[in-house]
Amino acid sequence: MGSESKIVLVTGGSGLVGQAIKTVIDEEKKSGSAEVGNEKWIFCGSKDGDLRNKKETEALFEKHKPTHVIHLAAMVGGLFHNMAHNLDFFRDNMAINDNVLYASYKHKVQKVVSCLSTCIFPDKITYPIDETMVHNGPPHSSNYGYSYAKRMIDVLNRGYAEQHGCRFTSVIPCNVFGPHDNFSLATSHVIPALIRRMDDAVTNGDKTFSVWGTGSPLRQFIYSLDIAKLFVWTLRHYDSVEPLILSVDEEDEVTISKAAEAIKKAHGFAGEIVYDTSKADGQYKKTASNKKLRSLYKEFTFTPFEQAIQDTVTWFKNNREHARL
Ligand code: NAP
Ligand code: GFB
Repeated sequence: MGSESKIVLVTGGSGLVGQAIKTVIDEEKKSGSAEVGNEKWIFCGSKDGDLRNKKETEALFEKHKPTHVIHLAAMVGGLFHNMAHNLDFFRDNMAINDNVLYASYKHKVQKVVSCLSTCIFPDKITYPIDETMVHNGPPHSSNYGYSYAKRMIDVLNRGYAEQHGCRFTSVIPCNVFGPHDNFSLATSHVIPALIRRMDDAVTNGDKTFSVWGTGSPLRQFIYSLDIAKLFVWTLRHYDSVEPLILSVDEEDEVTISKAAEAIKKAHGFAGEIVYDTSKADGQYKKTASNKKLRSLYKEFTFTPFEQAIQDTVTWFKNNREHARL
């Protein structure tokens, strides 16, 4: 190791959130921030090792000898991908999570921050949702595989803390979008799907654009660069095993329709938005409270939704040929 006292391994580092963290860290390095000068950051994707495989996971940790881990690697997808592959989401993510946390324990990693999601909370719940509710009932039927696998991260964190004194914790982001997102139609989340499909509609000169479902479900959307800053802050300053919700405010929740209108405006699409109600709506809402985060990190400000959408549409138009389509 060079002069740095921390080696931070980011699993899932080639994805939406991982690349946003890389952008934030690169900016900190450029500005000469003291903290980052003490840290070596390594961003890994599946080409560096398939984390479903215990031996490949061990080899990755042996190679990099991390002192800290941000664990993002996962099988990730939108509503329709989850509905069609609940078993795969469960098995792949159970394997990845068990391998990464076991390797972190064996390699005496000082701290691990793993990633849950607000979509894993119980479907029948009171609002706003908070961190104490993770296991209070079954998740929504559309993504039970992903949800139960994610909940086991919290179970593993508590087990490693009790049995081995490990400092393993987790954060719970709301829906994330931004540059380097997954824009493929088969697997993507709603925002990148609408951005990509509307780019096609503009190119084709379409007069109408179809949003799937009724457009009435509610979502809290966080810009990837904002969640990235919060991840870096959590790694450096949050030391409880209890999960921490990383979400925009409850009042920033928007309907799918509002998100589609913002994307229409950013694309300058002149056609009419129509709704394909033959497609599922999924969970109606999963409104989460960011009160605990606000109490710990008072000065944080979120990027306004419309600006974040505009930035992402601009990024997509400028990088379509390199994007995950
Ligand atoms: P993403 O863009 O799909 O990236 C997933 C990352 O995981 C990629 O770097 C991918 O590597 C890696 N990965 C997948 N399978 C792997 C395997 N078997 N072995 C090694 N690496 C593997 O996803 P994301 O949106 O950045 O998600 C990052 C984390 O945030 C995930 O834990 C996700 O559950 C969580 N999260 C996401 C959202 C959201 O709305 N996007 C919301 C809440 C929580 P390659 O691409 O190189 O294969
Ligand atoms: O992001 P999304 O796919 O997943 O959003 P969730 C689905 C909502 O957007 C549904 C509507 O109401 C869809 O009907 N929608 C409209 C579309 N047009 C489209 C489109 O072209 N593509 C997609 N995908 N949706 C996921 C969980 O739930 O949240 C995952 O299933 C993950 O496990 C993710 O945690 C964060 O927000 O419904």
